[in-house]
Amino acid sequence: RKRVVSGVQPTGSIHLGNYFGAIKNWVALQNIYDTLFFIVDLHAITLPYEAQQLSKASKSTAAIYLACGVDPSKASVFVQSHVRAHVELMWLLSSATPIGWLNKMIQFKEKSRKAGDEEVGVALLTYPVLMASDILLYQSDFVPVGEDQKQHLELTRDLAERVNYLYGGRKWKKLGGRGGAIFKVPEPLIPPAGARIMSLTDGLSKMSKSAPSDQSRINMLDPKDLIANKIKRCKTDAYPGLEFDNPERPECNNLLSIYQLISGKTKEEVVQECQNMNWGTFKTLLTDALIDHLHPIQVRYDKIMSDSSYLDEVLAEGARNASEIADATVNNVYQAMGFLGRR
Ligand code: AQP
Repeated sequence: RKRVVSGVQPTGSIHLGNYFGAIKNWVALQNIYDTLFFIVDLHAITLPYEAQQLSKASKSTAAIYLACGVDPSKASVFVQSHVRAHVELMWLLSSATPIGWLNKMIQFKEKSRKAGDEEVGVALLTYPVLMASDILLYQSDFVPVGEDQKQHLELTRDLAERVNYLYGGRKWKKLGGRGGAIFKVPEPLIPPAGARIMSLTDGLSKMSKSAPSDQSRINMLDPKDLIANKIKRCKTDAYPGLEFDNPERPECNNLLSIYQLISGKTKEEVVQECQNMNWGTFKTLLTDALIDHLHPIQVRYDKIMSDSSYLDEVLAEGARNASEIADATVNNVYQAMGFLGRR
């Protein structure tokens, strides 16, 4: 079976954007592909973070994966730092990464512009190499990527080809091949359209864990009252009726899209149902749909979190499966790069 890898950072509360943009899609992917879903804790330290919160956030994120329907009997679920090969391969890949490639990354330019050189850690520059390591370690065929990660996947593909070219040829030729087989070059898996969820307070920015205002997002673990309150106070507009795709009405498009995704209805059904509604009626409908959908996930989450040993076992088993594949790749890379083998 073809292989797919993906992960979410344990950097805050997992929200509807992470759910519709990533986790919910994994539940379908795990039935089709050989899947590995991890909690990317090594990425979570790229920007300043709270050390006391990290392990709790990793565990909670893992429990959310399972509560949303990721099934550990189908997918390997693990914490990135539990598989040491991620960091090892990153170093090996770093030596083959031209610094110019990293300087060109738009996310680095944007995030580093906001802070001075003394504030920006080296990891902000090099984290795309860790991401490449996350993907190439597992010889992944596909990687689900949103718009903002496309450039990083391109870098991963370029790096795979460069390492295959630099170090793959010799070993491969000896075996009678034509070169280039250390890493599989992964393809992007484009997520379903409309899966980009925007902020509740600004329809032009994406819903994000790091946005300072909690009002801007619906978190997967938000209680009913808070969901109702956030929807009540979210930004709307003064146009009559409700419609998708009007560039003048980004908030309206976003809220209808959320309703469409959460209710599982088609766009046409949502248009029929909502086009003549006023905001008050629609907000009640949306609030109820959100609560109906999130409540069972929250019940499952509480159950998973109440049995810590179950979750620990899932993560240990996931890390064992992942390490088996990852160690084989990294050992092969050491060999291809000419290191003295261990006995
Ligand atoms: N608003 C969104 N709409 C759709 N998908 C989204 N994702 C994130 N926000 C949205 C998807 O969630 C996955 C995990 O993302 P991540 O944790 O690696 O970091 P991120 O993309 O930077 O997510 P956040 O929530 O916005 O975190 P911060 O604020 O820390 O940067 C990815 O698949 C992403 O596409």
